[in-house]
Amino acid sequence: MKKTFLNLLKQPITNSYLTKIDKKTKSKEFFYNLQVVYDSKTHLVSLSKPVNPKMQFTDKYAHRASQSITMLKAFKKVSQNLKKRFKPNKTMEIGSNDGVFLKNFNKKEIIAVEPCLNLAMITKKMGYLTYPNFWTKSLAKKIFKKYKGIDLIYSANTICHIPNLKEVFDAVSFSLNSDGVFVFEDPYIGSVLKMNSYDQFYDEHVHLFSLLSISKLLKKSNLRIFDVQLLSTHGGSIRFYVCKKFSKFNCSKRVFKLKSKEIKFGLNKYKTYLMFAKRVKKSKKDLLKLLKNIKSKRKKIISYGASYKSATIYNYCNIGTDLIDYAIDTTKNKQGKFTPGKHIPIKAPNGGIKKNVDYAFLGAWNFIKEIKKKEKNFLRRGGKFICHVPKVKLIGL
Ligand code: DWN
Repeated sequence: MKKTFLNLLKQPITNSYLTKIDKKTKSKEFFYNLQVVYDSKTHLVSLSKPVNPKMQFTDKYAHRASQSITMLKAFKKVSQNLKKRFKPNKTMEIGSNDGVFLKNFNKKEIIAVEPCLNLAMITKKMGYLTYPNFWTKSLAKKIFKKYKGIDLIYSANTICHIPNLKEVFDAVSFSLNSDGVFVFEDPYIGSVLKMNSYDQFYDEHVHLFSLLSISKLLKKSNLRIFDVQLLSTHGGSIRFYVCKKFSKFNCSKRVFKLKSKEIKFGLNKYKTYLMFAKRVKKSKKDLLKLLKNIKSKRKKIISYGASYKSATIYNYCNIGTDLIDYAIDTTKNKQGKFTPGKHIPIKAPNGGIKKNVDYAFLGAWNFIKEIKKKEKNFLRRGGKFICHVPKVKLIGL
């Protein structure tokens, strides 16, 4: 049974950065109600009504995974580890974005699946065979005809974007060799509850996974988890190592340990999620109080990173240009545009935070270490970051 625990109000599609904000463009902007549910049967946390993926993963997809040094390093490390541990001959990536993972592989060893046409074009130009499609059973059949079974399927920050998980897992099960491995990682619901990072809920994050929920769902597709890892990336992610039901892999102790930890933490109880929802309401109140207080002193606040996540905060808390002057972002195709819903202008950082800025809200709080290193001068002159996780606070030198 699915029960709603969180209402994040009217939200736009996070990838819909506006090129202008005249009356016509504003009237065409699409909004939906962002409500989050807990399924007591599967323990899965999902959006109550996912948006149509064709409206999200278009040929104008803005996010580029290669924008942060942290992620470049993380993808290099995981590709090296996977090659060493599983020695795959044939690898496939689902959701290859701008090739941040692919580029660690020889062009003949890996194929890619990426539904956003503009991104698929990037990796095609790099020389990687890329299917510009959504991951479905019919695509899996098409690929199987040509390549037969796959040894390793990898996916980062993609599986949680797909509404129909049964179809995803069935297609994986169909494509894998008998001892093939499916490794995927996505933001972890345990970290979201701990960090109060409610901004991990937006149209693209249709589900937030736990070990408890994914173990249950995989069974229906004759798959099982044999290893698991908690990661620090994106403010707390979970990496699952999955194989076919009768494959050679023994289940690692880490799986049993994390399962009992999740039960102790209450990830299988509706009450846990209701308590989280209360903390979210308080976070909104605290953030608005802090921003309004700073603004009353005539100080300048900007946003650091026009992330998809930050759209949830701005729209839920009703934060617009009255509080935040503009956002800076290194992603070229976001620059010169406006954030979805609240229409905050996005600028290029051009060498970092400007001297007349007093505070920078961390829209990309998940890269705080990298950002603090880059913005030493801002901190040295007394500038402060505003962060909403785990509690609303100021961060200085
Ligand atoms: O799953 C998803 C994640 C992985 O990426 C997608 N659904 C969409 C996207 O979400 P996001 O925008 O919340 O992700 P990031 O990677 O946390 O976004 C950070 C933003 O900040 C990027 O636009 C790049 C920007 N940035 C910057 O301007 N300066 C980042 C760093 C590290 C910087 O120094």
